[in-house]
Amino acid sequence: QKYNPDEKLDNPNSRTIEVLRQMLDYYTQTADHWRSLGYRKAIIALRTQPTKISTRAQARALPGIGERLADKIEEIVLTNRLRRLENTNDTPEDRLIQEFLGVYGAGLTQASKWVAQGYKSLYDLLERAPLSKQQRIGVERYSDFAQRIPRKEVEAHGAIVRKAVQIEDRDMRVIISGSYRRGATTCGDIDCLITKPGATLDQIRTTMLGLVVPKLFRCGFLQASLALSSHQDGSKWHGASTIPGTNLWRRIDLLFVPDAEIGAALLYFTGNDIFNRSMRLLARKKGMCLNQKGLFANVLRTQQVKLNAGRLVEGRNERRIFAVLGVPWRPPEHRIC
Ligand code: DCP
Ligand code: MG
Ligand code: MN
Repeated sequence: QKYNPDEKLDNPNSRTIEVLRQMLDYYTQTADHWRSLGYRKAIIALRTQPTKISTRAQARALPGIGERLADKIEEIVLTNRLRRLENTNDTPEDRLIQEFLGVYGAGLTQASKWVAQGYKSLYDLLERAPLSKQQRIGVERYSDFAQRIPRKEVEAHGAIVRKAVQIEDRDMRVIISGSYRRGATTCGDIDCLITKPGATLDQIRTTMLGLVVPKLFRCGFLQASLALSSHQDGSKWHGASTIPGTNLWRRIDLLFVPDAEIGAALLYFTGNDIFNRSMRLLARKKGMCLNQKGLFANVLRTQQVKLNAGRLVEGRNERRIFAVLGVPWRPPEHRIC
């Protein structure tokens, strides 16, 4: 199970939140959106409590927490664990799906398909399954990608990218985001946001994909290209990188951001994902829309469906997005659930 290493330690409910987060991870992986939402709400409610919530009655009094979750919270506090968690992946099939879900790019559909097709192990996949080039890398580098990256090494990868970027264009900036920006001591991958004052997405993408990425391949830093997101006009590149002289492949994400969107992109790419969801939900409640391009007002919706994009209120300034939403500024280290 995935655990969250940057969970705040001074929260009186941090252990309960940690267990609930593991359940959330599980239900997110199995695409159980309804249950995921319940766990998200519970985590959000718990993390703002100044005191420890120990009984089901206390839990029941919190917004968004129903009977069943209240029972679970009491159980976690009493036993320091959740029985359900130990039962979630107890059949060999479940365990295999969990293992296959760790292959880069494989979602629940793919993982279940492999199990249904009779593949019994990662080795089995490698030997017998028809894999795409990216899936093959995901299997071959399974244990590399499963390892957490020490903060210092994240910095080293970022520095190599920055140097290569600035040789092409001195005005371009590289900001390491994701869990690194939140201050985590180890990270799951390296998230680099790449921008330039006054530049458009097209200009940044052209420099990156045309010059910088090929150069980083030639010098032996980049090892593989895994995905170029098709949505948002291909602004995200996924790959793998290695510090020269070492053998471990690390997952690296490059996000190309036009100057006008840098505030919203920083907010998005700093996360964490649950914090992002709660900010977006809040924007919706105020009739606005928050995404990685900006905060938009006058968004018309019927039955949850967005009818227009709305008017851009703020995209450039991260702090102003908080201010417009009426949320006190939260430094990245505090943006965890
Ligand atoms: N993000 C999001 N929703 C997702 C995936 C990502 O909002 N479904 C945002 C928030 C994340 C950021 O993108 O913080 C980077 O995504 P990562 O998957 O790299 O997650 P983190 O960097 O937060 O954690 P890790 O240390 O596991 O990489
Ligand atoms: Mg990350
Ligand atoms: Mn990432």
